[in-house]
Order: sequence, then structure tokens, then C-alpha cells
Amino acid sequence: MSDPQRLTDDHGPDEAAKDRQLEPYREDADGEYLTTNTGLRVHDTDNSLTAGERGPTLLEDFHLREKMTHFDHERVPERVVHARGSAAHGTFQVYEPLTDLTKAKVFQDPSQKTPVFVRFSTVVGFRGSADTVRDVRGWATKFYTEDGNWDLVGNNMPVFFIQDGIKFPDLVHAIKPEPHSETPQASAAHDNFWDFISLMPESAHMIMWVLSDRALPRSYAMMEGFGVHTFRLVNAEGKARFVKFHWRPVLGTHSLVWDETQKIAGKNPDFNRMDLWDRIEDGDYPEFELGLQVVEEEDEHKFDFDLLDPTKIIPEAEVPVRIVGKMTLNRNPDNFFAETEQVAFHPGHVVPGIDFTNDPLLQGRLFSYIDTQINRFSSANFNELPINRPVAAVHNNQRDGFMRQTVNRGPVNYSPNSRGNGCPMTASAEEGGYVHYAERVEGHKVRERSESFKDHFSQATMFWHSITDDEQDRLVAAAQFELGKVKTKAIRERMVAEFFNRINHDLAVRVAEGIGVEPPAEFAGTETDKRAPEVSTVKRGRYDTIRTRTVAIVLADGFDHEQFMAVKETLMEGGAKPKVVAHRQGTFTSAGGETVEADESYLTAASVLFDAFYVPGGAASVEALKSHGDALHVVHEGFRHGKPIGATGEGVELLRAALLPALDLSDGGMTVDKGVVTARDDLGGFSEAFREAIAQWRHFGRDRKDQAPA
Ligand code: HDE
Repeated sequence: MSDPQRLTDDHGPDEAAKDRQLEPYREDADGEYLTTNTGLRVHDTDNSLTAGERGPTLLEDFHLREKMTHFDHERVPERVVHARGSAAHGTFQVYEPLTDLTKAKVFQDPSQKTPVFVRFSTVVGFRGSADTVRDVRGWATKFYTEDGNWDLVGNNMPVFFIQDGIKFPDLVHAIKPEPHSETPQASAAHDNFWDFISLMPESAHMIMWVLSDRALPRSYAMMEGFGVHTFRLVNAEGKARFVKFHWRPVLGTHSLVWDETQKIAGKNPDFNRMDLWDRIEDGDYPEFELGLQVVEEEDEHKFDFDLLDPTKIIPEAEVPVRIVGKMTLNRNPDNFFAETEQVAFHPGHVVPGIDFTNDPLLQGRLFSYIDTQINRFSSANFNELPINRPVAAVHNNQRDGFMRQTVNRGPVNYSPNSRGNGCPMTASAEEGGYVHYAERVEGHKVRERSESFKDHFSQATMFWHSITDDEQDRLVAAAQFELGKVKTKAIRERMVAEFFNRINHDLAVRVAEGIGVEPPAEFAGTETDKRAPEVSTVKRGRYDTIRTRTVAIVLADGFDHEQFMAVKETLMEGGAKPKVVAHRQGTFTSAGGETVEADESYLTAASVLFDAFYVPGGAASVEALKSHGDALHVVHEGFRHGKPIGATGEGVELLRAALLPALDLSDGGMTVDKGVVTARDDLGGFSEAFREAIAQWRHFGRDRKDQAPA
């Protein structure tokens, strides 16, 4: 490594390259003296320097002034969108060389682990808003590659609201809180947004995604990601192909339900953030496979939509997704501000082998991101911040400016030069120089949308037909909620008549019925027999594992320890996370005298924070629970949200006392009824059946679940 700037060897960066680069910037105060910013040890940081004990504070007090000034300047502007985010470090590894497709170094060597930093975000809410709002999730990955940083700045939905970047300021103004009252926070459910949408038919497909379960991810580790735009892959021979990028969570795609998300927003606004953090601390590293949909250049026009239109997916039946590698997130940031807040993504951060298309939304983004970073950091030097520095060497004549860190040596700061032997010099393609793909373009200078961008509804209709009946029910309820918050009746009417009724008649009628609008008499759109099952969240779930699912074990003194341990062990063996929840924290004693510590009380936990529930037997324990409204509430709410519930021995009596509607509970041997697993006297098969019910995620087929008083 002759070049000290270069953190990669001839084989590219090793997985620890970024970590090593961050090391000199890390600070630990353990065992150290408090100092000023110039290294002077501080004698007293609690009292200002004053003239007399009760006298005025002196201007001379440089420590007070420095401390206060620094504090006054602690904030930078939050991101105009995606302000609320959470991030983690990790690695990416390709499964086999993709040399035929791209020369990008990150895709050549299966033994290489490229360091990455990933930031997940909501879009609309301010930095302190709740995680579990109905919204798109940002999914931005910075690959620290041998050829410099590659940023894949995507979302958890594969399409977008608008086709052209020039509409982005309007979209964001419309969806953000209304400008006069600055309400509502982190929500699209207001007149401005639906007014705008009702006049923007191109948003139809995206609106289906936003109203679907996709907008309510259970965990960042259970969310798909998409590059959205069609990009280009270019190989060493200069051959280009179109590509769409996909991230697939190894744990499957799973979502919360709306009532639950609203309650979580109050009980734990950091729900997704803490979940990501805890998974990494517990060693349950979030893993995602990278998939590619590759289209040959000659096939560009073979689809019934335009590949450049970001409101369309390429149905997987037409172009399958090829899984090419895996990303693992395995290290939490050391400091939120220095890393998660200061990371600066830009879709224009590309490497040789990856190129753009003329998608007008992507083109707009290529302008916006650098500009927004300069606004956030008040400096064009943001790539010198430790989290943004590439592990590849940086040499250029871009100089000076606010907060410049690099000490460029020598007199030469221009090109061409002879005084510096022509250095830094440009690189040929063979030497790793980035050469833009020489796409042939011609045309008139116009402000016009291509005809090929004008079918706005057929993929929205395809989406409606491709999701399950349960998902359709929840989508209708979501639309009724969002539009129910719209005060202007004309907007609600327009949404039904001009929007939903062009997607599907049944959808329009059902939405209309909930929002006081006349249902349309007949369908105003065009039917399609196309289906894309992959758009369904439910169909993308994983139902063969209970790994990382959280289970609340509800008990009181006198519980049956043997039953408790048997179920707990099954859960732990499967990688689930059981936690004891009771009416207080502290120690609980079983009927046989064994003790357990409660992890949480009903004050600190809530049913909405768990994936499943278990009530062990023990006559005294269950008698006590029957009088705990909170315990009954846990059962009711869990039932209503479709969550698996298990009970053994006398525990079954708690479910009976809860009067769950239309439910078959055990009188003797094991009984399973729509995710409620009970075994009164004979516990044979219980643990396995309960494990299976948890693996099934949610049980939405429960009759009259809405009658549960929660
Ligand atoms: Fe962004 N977007 N965006 N966006 N976007 C930003 O950049 C913008 C779009 C996305 O965790 C901003 O650094 C325009 C699509 C993510 O730091 C800003 C347009 C997709 C993040 C910006 C779009 C995204 C951003 C705000 C339409 C998915 C968070 C702060 C032309 C493919 C990155 C910032 C992070 C952030 C502009 C549309 C994803 C203002 C103009 C489509 C994940 O530059």
C-alpha cells in the first residue's frame, strides 16, 4: 500500500477496511481528563466565572463561551425527506462472479466482503417522528468499493409516485404537514396530499403499494428493497444491459397491522430503530439477498410499459429475479450523529460497470442529492466526513471551502499541469476510469411526456388482483382511513370516481361506502388479466421459521414451571425471543417454588410490541391473571391483531375468561383454532403446534375478531 490514502490492497477492500478507516476518528473518554477543544484541562465545568459569587459572568470565561457556542451550533438541518432514519454497518458478498454482466469490482470475487453502511428511513416525518407510520421506507446502501463509493439509494417499494423529477417538490410539499398548521405529523392522511394525488393519475400504482401492508414493515430485517429505476450494467467489453435491483430479506417480508402501528407509535416510537439495534447486538444479523432483473438492450421495447417509467415494475413472470449475493448487517454505529445523520447518499455515486438510464425521475435525482448535502453540511466537503470517505484513494484539484480536512501538499492545484508531472492524472477505462455508457440519443428539445408513459392504471389493477383477500380488506380499510381524514368532500369524491374506479370497481365501491361518497355505478377503467404475485406481502412471507419472533409469556405467582420451561425451551431452540411479562417487574415464584424474573411489566411493555403470546398453567397464577385487566387486554389485542396465542393447563381458562369470539378451546387434548393453540390436560404436541402457529406469522381468518374489545 504505497499510497497512504488507499485502504484497499490489490484484491480490493477487505471487510474491515472501513472500520479501520474510522478508527483514528473514534474518541473514548474513559480514564481521561475533561479538556477544552484545544486540549486544555478543565478545572471546573459547573460554575461560570463571575465577578463575585453573586456577580455578573465575565466575558473572559472562554470555557463557558466555547461550551455554549458549540452547543448553540449542535444542529444541522434535517433531511428535507427521509429525516428519520436508522443505520448499520455490514458487508456484501457476491455468490459468483458477474463478469459477464458488469465490470463493477464489487461483483467479481465471491471471496471478497465489501464493507457497506445502510440507512433505513421513513420519508415524511420529522427526525423525531414515530417509526411505525404508514409511509414508504427509504433503503440506502453505501458500498465502500475498490473503485470508490457506490450508493444504491432505493426504497422498500419498487415504484414511485411520479414519473418526472420536476414533480418531486410538489409531491413532497403535498405530503408533508400542511404549511399553515404544520399538521399532521408523519402522515399522508390530510387534504393536501389526497388533493394532489386525485389530480395525479400517474401515482395510481404507487398509491396501491402505500395503502398496502408494505407501508407497515414489522422490522427493517423483514422488508424488501428496490432500486426502483432501471439502471444499466456494463461489462468489460462495453456491453450494456438494463437492470433492476432487488433486496430480499432472508427472514421473509412481514408487516404489522394498522391498529397495531398506531398504538406502537405511542408505546414505542423507536420500534423499528430499536429492533434493528437489538438484532445486531443479539447477533441476529439482518441478512438480505441481492437480486437482479436483467433485460437485454434489444428487448427494451418488448414490454407493455416503458422501462424508463419508474411507476412500473417488470413482473417477475416476464423477467425472473436472479439472486446474486448477500448483505449482512453486523455492526451498530458508534455515534448516531457522526454516522447515521452525517452519511450522505447520492444515486450519482456510481462505479465503473454501473450506469444510468434516461428515467426522468432518476435524472432529477442526479441533480438533487449533492445539492441537498451542501445545504445540510454548508460545505461541498461532506465526502471528507469519516462515514462518507471512500476506502479508495481520493486525489483531485477540488480544494478549500468550509471545514476542509485534507492537507493537499505542493503548489499544483490545476490540470493540465507540468509542475506536478501531470498529476493527479486521468485514468483510461482499463485503469479504472469511469467512462459513461455511450448511449446514442437524438431528439427535439421538448417539455413533453412520452406516450409510452401514459398508461397509469393497468399495473395498479394488476396489484389489486395479485394480493390476497385479507390484503385487499386491509387496503380498503387503509384507503377509508386516509380519505376519512380528508375534510373536502370533492377530493374524496374525485379519489373514488377518477382514481379507484379506474383501478377496480369493487375497490371503488368498498372505499366509497366507508367515506360517505356515492359509489360509482360502473367501472371506468380497463381490466387486465396480468398478475404479479410477488407484489403481495403475504406471499413474500416466510412461514417455516420462528427466528427472532418475540413472544410474551404472561404469568403471575403460582405459575406451572414445567410448562413454562418446556415452551420457553422450544421457543429458544427455534431462535424466538421469549420475554416474561407480568403486572410488576421483579421475581415470580412458581407453584413448585422455582423463581423467574419478569423482563417487563404491563407498564413498560404492551401486547402490540410482541409477535405472539403464551399463558402457562398454574391455578393461582391464572386466577390472578383473570383479575388483571392488562392481562386480558393482552389476549384481546393479540387476538384482534391475528397473533398466535398459546395456553396450557389452567392457562386455557384465561382465554375462556377473555370470551374470545367463536373460538374452539381445549377441554382436554390439544386444540388448534386459527392460531390459538390450547392444551388443557394433555399437553402432547403443544409445543410443536404453537411453534408452527408462530411460524405462520398472523392468523387473519379469525371470525368476528373485531368483536374482541381492544
Ligand atoms: Fe430521494 N431524496 N428523491 N428518492 N431519497 C433524498 O437526499 C429526491 C427518490 C431516497 O438515508 C434527499 O440526502 C428527488 C426515489 C432515500 O440519507 C433529497 C427525487 C427514491 C433517501 C432527495 C427523489 C428515493 C432519499 C433528502 C425525485 C427511491 C434517504 C436528503 C426526482 C428509489 C437517504 C438527502 C438517506 C433522500 C431527492 C425520489 C430514495 C432531497 C429530487 C424515487 C432512501 O436529495
